Amino acid sequence: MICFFLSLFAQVFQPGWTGVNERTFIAIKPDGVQRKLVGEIVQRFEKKGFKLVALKLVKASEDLLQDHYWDLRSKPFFRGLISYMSSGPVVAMVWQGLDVVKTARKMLGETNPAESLPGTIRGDYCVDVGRNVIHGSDSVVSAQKEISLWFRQKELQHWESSSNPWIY
Ligand code: D4T
Repeated sequence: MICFFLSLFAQVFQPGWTGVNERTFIAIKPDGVQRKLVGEIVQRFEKKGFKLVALKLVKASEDLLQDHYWDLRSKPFFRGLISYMSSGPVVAMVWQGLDVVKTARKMLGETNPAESLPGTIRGDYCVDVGRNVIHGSDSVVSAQKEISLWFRQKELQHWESSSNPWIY
């Protein structure tokens, strides 16, 4: 048990995940995949200037989703959320860049699409809170936890983006 917490602590607080190296976990939910929004969404993050660190198409297990949404386990919509999220493949991604966690949440819009401004992903592409097409980590600490839940360390790519000097 102690080992588990030490390893989690080491992963969450590993150095280098700040400033331009900040990372966030983004998932295009099963409705986003079904509705062919993957290319559009990836393009928004690329064009913004963020760097893609990892990407995979996965059918998430109920165990993974229960860990991911652990904080919501007592909500009335929890069972429906797990069943929707496990109903088809999800595009799991890690994006990196300055203030990427906060900026990505702005790009996504509000949880309820009706409160999301046009120009945001949820504002442009969905209407129902239960089918809101995309997830984004809500803090740096959540991002680090979610990235370690969805990805193995070796799946995170280290590469130099040639456009870096034009972005920073
Ligand atoms: P996720 O985690 O999917 O990016 O959503 P948010 O961070 O924006 O919002 P959340 O954690 O509060 O909700 C998680 C997930 O549950 C769905 N949901 C939410 C729902 O089906 N009914 C509801 O009433 C709420 C509040 C949508 C997102």
